[in-house]
Amino acid sequence: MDTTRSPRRRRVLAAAAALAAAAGAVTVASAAEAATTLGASAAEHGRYFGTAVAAYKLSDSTYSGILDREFNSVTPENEMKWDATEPTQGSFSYGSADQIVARAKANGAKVRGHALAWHSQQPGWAQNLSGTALRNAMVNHVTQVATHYKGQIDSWDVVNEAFADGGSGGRRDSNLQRTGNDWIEVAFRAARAADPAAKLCYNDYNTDGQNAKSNGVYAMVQDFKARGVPIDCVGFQSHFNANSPLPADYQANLQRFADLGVDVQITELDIEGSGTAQANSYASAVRACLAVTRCNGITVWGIRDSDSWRASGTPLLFDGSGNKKPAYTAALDALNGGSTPPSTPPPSTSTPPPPTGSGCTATIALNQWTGGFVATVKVTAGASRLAGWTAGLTLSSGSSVTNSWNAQSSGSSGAVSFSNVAYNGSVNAGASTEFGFQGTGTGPSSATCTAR
Ligand code: G2I
Repeated sequence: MDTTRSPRRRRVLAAAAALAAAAGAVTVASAAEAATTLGASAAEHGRYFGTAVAAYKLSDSTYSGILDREFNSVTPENEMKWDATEPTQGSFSYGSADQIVARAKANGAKVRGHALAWHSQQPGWAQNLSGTALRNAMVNHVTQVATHYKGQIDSWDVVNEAFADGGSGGRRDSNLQRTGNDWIEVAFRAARAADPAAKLCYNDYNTDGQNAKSNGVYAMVQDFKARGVPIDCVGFQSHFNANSPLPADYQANLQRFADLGVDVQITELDIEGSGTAQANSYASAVRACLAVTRCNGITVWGIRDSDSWRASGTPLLFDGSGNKKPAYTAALDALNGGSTPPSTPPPSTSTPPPPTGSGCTATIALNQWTGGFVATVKVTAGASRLAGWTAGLTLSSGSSVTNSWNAQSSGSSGAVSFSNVAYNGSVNAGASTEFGFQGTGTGPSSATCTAR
């Protein structure tokens, strides 16, 4: 994929990466150097860009043409699930999944395995089991399937969707849950024993922002890390629509999981909608992953809108004919650090002098376009070192924050505040740190700053 890259280009990219790392910023490749496919661009950030694949569509040349061209990771959409791989107890069937894995291998793409243990899409025989018989069948299933694909899977969704929706923050009731609360860690241990090289993930939906459900998963991961249960990553499905939009704290939520010492992955991204609004959301999702060092990659849940499990919502990057949508261009531009939408705000030209007293000031560089904006806020310490800071501002009516980086936001419309995250709370006297946010409507021109 990168064989045509010249040594000069490598140096340019390395220099850009070093500069960006020094600035704590997202790596930005210049437009002239921009990669032209999702996978190639993600690879320049050390990440993958993948898609869910259905084996029966591989003979469709439009479908497989886009697949081979754009994506450097694949997830079998249904072919590795329990009902597909063990339709009769003890008798395994890998034909369709093997087909996907073979094609990925031929293209140098990674494979995300999905999913070893899940309450849904179980074969009928498993649905009829309970207690020890089900527990043993589950462990055998995990062991057999992970062994069959040993060494070929980048990341496994070992357990999928085990937490309840709503406010409980607890486990979902299921036949697997009724075998005992330890079923999840037992599944992870069996997977590690069978394929020690694969990253082992917990994967779920409605966990994309901080809420009761994601707090429940967070507590489980924290507990697993503390007790040495082998978990390496958390998957955030990221199925978004008008009722469940990309949360304003998406990046912050990915970051808090990463801070537990696991990788994070966007595993089933799709965003219902069309045009600029959809494009902006895709760009935000991409930028969130790029801004989190331990975000390994992004998988979209299908190629063309017509391939989607919710095709009527046109949630993907290619239309039914395989043409690139505005959402595609926005995702690629965001990967390339580029400008549609939105453009990277220019660095502010006049740096105000640091405030003379203790405390801090906040100044805003605003990149405004019709209907949306990106604000880059510089927080500057006064005569004393800051141990923490909060910037406050008021958005005009009808405007709201959709995404922020390098800060924890509170509120998304009206009076909004942004506080430091763990790594940028300490600011030396006279020194500055920056955070940013994106929104719809009109961006603010001024902000207050409070030292903590
Ligand atoms: O529901 C969206 C996804 C939520 N997270 C877990 C994913 O595994 C899940 O994927 C979807 C597939 O995209 C669908 O293709 O999972 C569905 C089942 O839970 C899949 O749908 C099933 C249909 O229900 C079956 O009738 C059909 O035989 O796809 C099967 C194969 O086409």
